[in-house]
Amino acid sequence: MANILRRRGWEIPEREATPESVYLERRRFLKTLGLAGASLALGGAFAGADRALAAARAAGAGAPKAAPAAKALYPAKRNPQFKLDRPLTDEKVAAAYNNYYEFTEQKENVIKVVDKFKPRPWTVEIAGLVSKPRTIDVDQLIRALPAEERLYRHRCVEAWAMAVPWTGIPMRAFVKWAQPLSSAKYVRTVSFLRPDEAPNQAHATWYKWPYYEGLRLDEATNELALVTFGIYGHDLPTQHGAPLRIVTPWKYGYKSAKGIVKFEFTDKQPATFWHDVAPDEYGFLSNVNPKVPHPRWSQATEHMIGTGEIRPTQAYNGYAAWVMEMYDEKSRTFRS
Ligand SMILES: Nc1nc2c(c(=O)[nH]1)N[C@H]1C(S)=C(S)[C@@H](COP(=O)(O)O)O[C@H]1N2
Ligand SMILES: [Mo]
Repeated sequence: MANILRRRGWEIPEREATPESVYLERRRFLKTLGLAGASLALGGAFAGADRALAAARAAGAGAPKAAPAAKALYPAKRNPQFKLDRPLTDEKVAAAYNNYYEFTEQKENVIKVVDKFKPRPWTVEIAGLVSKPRTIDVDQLIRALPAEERLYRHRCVEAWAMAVPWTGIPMRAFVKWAQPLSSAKYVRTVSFLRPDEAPNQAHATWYKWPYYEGLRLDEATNELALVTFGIYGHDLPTQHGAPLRIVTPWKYGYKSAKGIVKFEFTDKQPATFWHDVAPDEYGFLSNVNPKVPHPRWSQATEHMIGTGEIRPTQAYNGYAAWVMEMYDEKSRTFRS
């Protein structure tokens, strides 16, 4: 490890600065002019994404009918250390191409079968090895800790990718707030079980619902992990995991559990949904790794949804500087 230069995202030399920094600069500039969020005919590679985000914000596209109380949460202050190397995915594209097996296995159709789902009222249970197990209303939880906006890449194990602005609470702060005992080594998440509202939970009975996932506590308290309640500057719509999900951008998408009702702190590595479905194909760590192919396809490249652009997959999805110190050689080389 000694020879690994730990370089943070905000320390990249100027020549490596991405077009994203141009985007952020312009956003700041427009803000001073009072134009931020306006749909302007701007030139350049990022005009499309800019316009998409601005128009989406103006129209509330894809946004659930937010409870009036939710409004004060947006826009959350953007954390500038997380920069993108590609344009943001169009909001409408991201909202109409989802993995959410509780609803349907067809990504294009999730958006069409979410109508019955009621993301509120909603409670979240904090359980297991914590000093005080409790159940809390999701909106109380969201307001208990400072939130921020982060632009992250997302890489599905199926080799599609997107880049979106999430709003959430750094998971490190959430874990601290949850007060795990020193014996806790993992945090396990459990998602909802509502076959009346999520059709595939009623239909696909061969799966072990509800969806369950987990992280090591060092991963959960890494700077990148985000307890997420918003996207594109508004509450998550159901298909993106309302009202609360995890986002772990250095891991394949299935680690980013949606529709969470419970966080359970444990001292044993928790079983995980996809590993139990196909142990040879999906590990516990599931860090993005271009060198380790899925048994049925290569992970060397990925395609951006919406544009179809093909890009080389990056180790840890481009987040190695934040996370690689947590992993040993074996976990970097094998499907784990
Ligand atoms: N509860 C639950 N969470 C889930 C999934 C799921 O089927 N159920 N799919 C995962 C997968 S495979 C991916 S790629 C992402 C997709 O998130 P998105 O639809 O918001 O893009 O959600 C993850 N979280
Ligand atoms: Mo995925």
